[in-house]
Amino acid sequence: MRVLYSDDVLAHVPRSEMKHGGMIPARESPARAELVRDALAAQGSFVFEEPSRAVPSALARVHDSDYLAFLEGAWPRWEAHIGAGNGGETPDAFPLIFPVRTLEDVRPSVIDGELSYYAMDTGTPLTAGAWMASLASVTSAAQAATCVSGGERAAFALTRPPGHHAAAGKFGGYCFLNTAAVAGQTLLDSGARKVAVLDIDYHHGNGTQSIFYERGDVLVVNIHADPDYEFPFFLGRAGETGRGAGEGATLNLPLARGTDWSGYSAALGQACRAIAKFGAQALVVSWGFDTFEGDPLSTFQISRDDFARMGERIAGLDLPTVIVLEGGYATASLGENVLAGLAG
Ligand code: Q9C
Ligand code: ZN
Repeated sequence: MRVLYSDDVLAHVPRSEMKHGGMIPARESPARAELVRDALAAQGSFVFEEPSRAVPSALARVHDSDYLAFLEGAWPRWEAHIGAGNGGETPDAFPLIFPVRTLEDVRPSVIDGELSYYAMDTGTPLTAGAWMASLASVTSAAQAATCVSGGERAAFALTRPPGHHAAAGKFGGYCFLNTAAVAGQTLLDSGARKVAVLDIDYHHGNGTQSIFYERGDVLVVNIHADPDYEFPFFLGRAGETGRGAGEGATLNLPLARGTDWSGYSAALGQACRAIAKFGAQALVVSWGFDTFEGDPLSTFQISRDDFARMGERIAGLDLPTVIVLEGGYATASLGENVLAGLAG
């Protein structure tokens, strides 16, 4: 299997994130990608390819142009804003306020206001390398899609930061650019009439769902922790089924706290049947390994062997498949878990 990977994904180095009112070391780290890279390289049968630096054309079809311009320029503007009279290192950028429903929907032009306008949460440090790493990730995702459109059975985009919480114009949940959506759009632009996205991260992929919510050419299926008890709280319920031309092209399978393979396997069966029935010509898998029994963010009880079973079930769909890496924060186990999943 081909692996699209660039060292540029290591450029995003968040320092800390909030937990229970205090700060802890950021869970979404460059070490995640390094350990996956090293585990796959040691196995020997994966073919590594570095993506070219050409910005994928699908990026502008997935994200708003004002959001892309903001992300590209955010760090230098934050540094200029914060750095005056500050001799030390520039701290990571976070929003100060959210444009909630009781406020006016305006777009500020100072960096603090813009961070607040474009952020979805307080949990996603924007760093000096966030744009570079995110751009390398969507470039890898698009090129994995190009490989698969060209006849390869499957390709893996070794991406970070993850992408599935990023909406057309919002960052959050550790995500800035939506890799799965860019892969899906690239498959469509390369000739597929219908594409399915299967999101098997522990968290609901709110960004991917919202990007394709009104489109009938992309089926988005999520298996995830019920938003009644888990992030992102405001999307991912079973009653969300799509809108307009997209009615019926969204499927949410929220699961209870503590779900193990028996419960997960039933949902995966339902997801696979929906994908087959939709008639997708290609598949994007948003694969988060934070369903793992040892993951610090997860309540699910999925084992390494279960990841191999998931891989087998997905391969059984017999579709050209792009796999992008989403979450997974049991960092020491991540390389072996990804290897097990891809082997399946
Ligand atoms: N202190 C992905 O897995 N924040 N994103 C949790 C816990 C939300 C995870 C904060 C986690 C988002 C791609
Ligand atoms: Zn997740």
